[in-house]
Amino acid sequence: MITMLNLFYASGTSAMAPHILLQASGLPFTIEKVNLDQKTWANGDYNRINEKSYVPTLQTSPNTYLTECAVILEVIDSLADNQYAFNYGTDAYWQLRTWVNYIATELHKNFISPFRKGNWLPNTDESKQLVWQRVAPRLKFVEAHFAGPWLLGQKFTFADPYLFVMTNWMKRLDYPLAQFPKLAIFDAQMRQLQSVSEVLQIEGAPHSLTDK
Ligand SMILES: N[C@@H](CCC(=O)N[C@@H](CS)C(=O)NCC(=O)O)C(=O)O
Repeated sequence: MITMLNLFYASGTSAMAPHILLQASGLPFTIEKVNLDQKTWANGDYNRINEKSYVPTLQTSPNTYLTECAVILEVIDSLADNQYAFNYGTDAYWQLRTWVNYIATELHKNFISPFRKGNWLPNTDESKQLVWQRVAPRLKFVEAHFAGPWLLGQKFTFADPYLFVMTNWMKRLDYPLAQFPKLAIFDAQMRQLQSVSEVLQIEGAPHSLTDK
């Protein structure tokens, strides 16, 4: 049973997606900042919270810790009366699930540098280039199928904050967002949302791209 919502995050990471959704939803929640370099948090060893050793983690009871961004997003949506999804089992619902899976497996994971230990964004010109070769065709696919004004059309869904993490990373890595006009508009539109500007302010400077 869900008795609490406590999000373990690090600034500017994929944890920003559930953070935005929680902030938008008005659900009561708390946050715990994780030091990913040291794998620590305010109360010690973060690996005892999540043995996968990454963020996000959503604590939903004193002894329950949920992991995997896509699942955490859906859990938050379910607690927010499914206002960020389509009715379960409809074509639109499966489309949403397909997109979230695509973002998680084709985009999120391909933004990770193969040369760094753990799941980290690229930090050298060479790894940035390699990652770009992988993500560019996938971003092109998103651009081609982006419904607008949100990824799946008129409804803001839990796929949108996750996609925003990707456009935010494009900016951080100096990838050419302007070559993807729909994504560039989407990114600007997301930044207009109160929940997004609040989360950007709360999280502050993103975790550095430098080596651990
Ligand atoms: N499969 C996980 C991946 C999460 C992930 O890649 N987290 C990154 C930040 S975006 C992280 O914590 N990296 C630190 C590390 O792996 O050491 C998910 O979908 O939530």
